[in-house]
Amino acid sequence: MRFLTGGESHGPCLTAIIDGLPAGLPVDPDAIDAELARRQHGHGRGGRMAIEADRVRILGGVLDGRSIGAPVVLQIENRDWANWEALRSRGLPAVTVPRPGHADYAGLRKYGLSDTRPVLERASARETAARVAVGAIAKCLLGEFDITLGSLVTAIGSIEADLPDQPWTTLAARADGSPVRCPDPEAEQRMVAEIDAARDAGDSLGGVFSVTAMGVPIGLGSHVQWDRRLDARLAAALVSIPGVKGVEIGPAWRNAARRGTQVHDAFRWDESGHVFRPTSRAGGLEGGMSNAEPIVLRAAMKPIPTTRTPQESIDLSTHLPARTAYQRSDVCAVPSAAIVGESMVAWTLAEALRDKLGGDSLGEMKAHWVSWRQHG
Ligand code: EPS
Repeated sequence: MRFLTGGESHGPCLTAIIDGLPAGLPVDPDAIDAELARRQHGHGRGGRMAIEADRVRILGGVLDGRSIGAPVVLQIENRDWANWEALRSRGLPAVTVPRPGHADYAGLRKYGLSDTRPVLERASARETAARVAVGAIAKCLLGEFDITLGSLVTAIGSIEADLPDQPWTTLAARADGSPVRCPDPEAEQRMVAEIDAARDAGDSLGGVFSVTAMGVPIGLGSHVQWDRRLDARLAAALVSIPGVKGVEIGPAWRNAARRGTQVHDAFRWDESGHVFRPTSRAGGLEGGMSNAEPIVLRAAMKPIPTTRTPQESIDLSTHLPARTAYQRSDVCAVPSAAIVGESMVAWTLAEALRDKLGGDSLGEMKAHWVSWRQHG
């Protein structure tokens, strides 16, 4: 299974094509739109979110509400396109001052350009709307096998959450009702204030979000080859999100500071003869495979490079020192990135499940699932 996205931030639309989705999967556009709406929320987003109200159009691969095994073609309109068409018709000036931390400079040099606009149009995190639509379909597939996902924000800037000792599903549900996706009410207030302070200062903020997957069966991924390791695939999926610069599997940094006997999760038999793990410090991944425990991942996002306060740069057209310009941006997009993180993790797990079960239809996947659970 694979997917590609296309489209620019201020072009007519974003698109995605999913290839390899099994036939017979119920695909509900309302469920996709609900995920798109989750990505649009969050304290700290900029003016663009007031313009867009993302909705998916399914243009192929789904008939009468079910996938048919053909490529699934998705489209999300950019409402802002009409405004930009008007601006473009009057002639947009070239942007020749690259923003530090952005794709602007490397993209311009790589593609032999004299204007950063073509780079920033595609590098924009607007593209992640298409990934969330894809992730929503991956979640539909995972849901057929009782695999569910949730996300929450654990830090914004220097404000860290102190997570209540509650089940992950409760925390993730509470995060859904928080303007910063944080289930610690005290930290939530301080995060909102921190975002407001950064906005007032013309600055931006990064942070840390966490994604958990529940119900993942043992044995997705493999230890036998580097690119089949599920931990590696999940880390790559998260780092592919714009602004994400670090990934942690379970409490990896804390584990690194401890001795082995304090870290590794013991095996025990329960009363009915099943194996269980009294602790879950491996983050649900051992030897590049899922180990039947919840998969717990964290990702660190850098502050957004576009800031109202100018940053030191250069003008590539005059060869003089220059300060960055500002039109519009988010102050903090960590709550939205958490939803994109859920989507990328969902996609990666759906891919790994397809690798494990094979089949061309959902019925075939389910038959393989039943026989694997009986004999595996
Ligand atoms: C983004 C810049 C802003 C963000 C955008 C990501 O867009 P604009 O320049 O149009 O105001 O709002 O995010 C989205 C549009 C989105 O849908 O997430 C950037 O430079 O990455």
